[in-house]
Amino acid sequence: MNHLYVRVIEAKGIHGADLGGKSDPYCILKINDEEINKKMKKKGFEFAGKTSTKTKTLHPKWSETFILETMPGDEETDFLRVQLFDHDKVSNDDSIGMVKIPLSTFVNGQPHDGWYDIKPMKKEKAKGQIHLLVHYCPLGVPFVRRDF
Ligand SMILES: [Ca+2]
Repeated sequence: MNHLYVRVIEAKGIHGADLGGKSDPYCILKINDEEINKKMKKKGFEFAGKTSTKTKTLHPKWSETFILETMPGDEETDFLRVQLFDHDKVSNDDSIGMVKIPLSTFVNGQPHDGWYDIKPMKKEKAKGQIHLLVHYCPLGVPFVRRDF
């Protein structure tokens, strides 16, 4: 299988979902959608990651790294999805947007360091940008950046 290294660095200008105008943001990382994840999980692939939750901020800094697994040959159709949520103690967490990036963006073997616009997944309020460092490592290509 191939590896997608994703460092979730930070976000800025995100939607404030709580009274007082702030959020308690965390991110869920996935390859593709829920259904495909479930199917692939049965085959032993790891498809999802979750960052820690930062409290009362619109500019969370995570610097957390995840290694997601993808099927060789699926780079043309698969995508990386990073969804942001506002954690709530007394109710369900609210989605505050997502980024969805085709894996074909990353297949040149170089680390990609960039800011991505946060878009609504359905009709929720979403704004701001998220800073990701992504390195796609096809089978047989060693990962050499130890500082990643
Ligand atoms: Ca909250």
